[in-house]
Amino acid sequence: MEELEAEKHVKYILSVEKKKDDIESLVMEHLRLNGAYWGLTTLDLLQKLGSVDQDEVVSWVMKCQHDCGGFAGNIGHDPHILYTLSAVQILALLDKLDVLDVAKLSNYIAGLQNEDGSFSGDMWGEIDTRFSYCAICCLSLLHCLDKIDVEKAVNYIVSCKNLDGGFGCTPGGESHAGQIFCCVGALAITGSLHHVDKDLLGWWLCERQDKGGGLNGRPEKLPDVCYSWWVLSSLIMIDRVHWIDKNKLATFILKCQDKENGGISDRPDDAVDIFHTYFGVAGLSLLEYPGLKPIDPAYALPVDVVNRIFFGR
Ligand code: GRG
Repeated sequence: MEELEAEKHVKYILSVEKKKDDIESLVMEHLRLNGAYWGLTTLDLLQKLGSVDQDEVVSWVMKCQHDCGGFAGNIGHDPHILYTLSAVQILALLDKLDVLDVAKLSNYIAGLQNEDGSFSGDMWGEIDTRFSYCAICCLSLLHCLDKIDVEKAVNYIVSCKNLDGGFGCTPGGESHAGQIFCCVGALAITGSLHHVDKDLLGWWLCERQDKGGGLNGRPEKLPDVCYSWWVLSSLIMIDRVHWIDKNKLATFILKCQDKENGGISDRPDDAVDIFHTYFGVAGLSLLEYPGLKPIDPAYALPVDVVNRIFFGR
């Protein structure tokens, strides 16, 4: 099996952070907080979080917060629950959750819950189970799940379950591995995994592995390194990870590395980016690849960070 080019990936991540004018940075400008979460979490999994100026990161993250309590993807953009989760995860990673006004932030999130238990992403009202996950994950990390109607939130997620055992973005929406991660993750965090048909969903998820070892996000689609996270984390949460060939998946991820300049791409020989670099390394961490910190499959944060938050150690 090829080896993980850990040092080159660290260099690649630090170089993305410095480049602000190239096309990738411009396209990512409005979701920079997401990008920062991907990059910083990857550095931490590689045990190199110390190579960034953490005070500078915290100060920039806090400049992305609006008066309503929600965070934007960058300074001068609009707040959204997707970026609010990234902000909370980054602060959790850096052990800086204490800089937050928790009441203000949790009121913002609670205000996005709708009567049927679903969550809107922002003031414009789009509804998606991704936003249910973001709300539940954020509030759990801040120890204030009691700010929302958890029972209704769970019932809404269950209403998005399909006959194939998977979940979609709204009731009746096609099962997709990304949405499945969100729904299973939210159910795991709220202690509601009994709503999942584990054998049926496990079967659907393990069928995502193709002959080359990579995973796709739904039937008839191409494999992509990012599904190493969405599919694998879901399989772990429902105790069915032994249903796929883990060695073949690790080999597929390692083949997607740029062995010269670092970074990981969606498929072998494609251009690398920070999103796939995170999902590749996070996938390898779930596969217990040597030298990587373990990552929690529900919170998408290193296990030691989650333990610090919930058990103070
Ligand atoms: C903390 C890890 C973490 C996530 C936060 C935003 C979010 C919660 C989850 C997103 C889940 C999701 C829907 C992921 C899918 C992303 C993706 C690669 C979509 C591509 O969809 P298509 O249809 O691609 O373009 P396929 O592979 O189906 O052809």
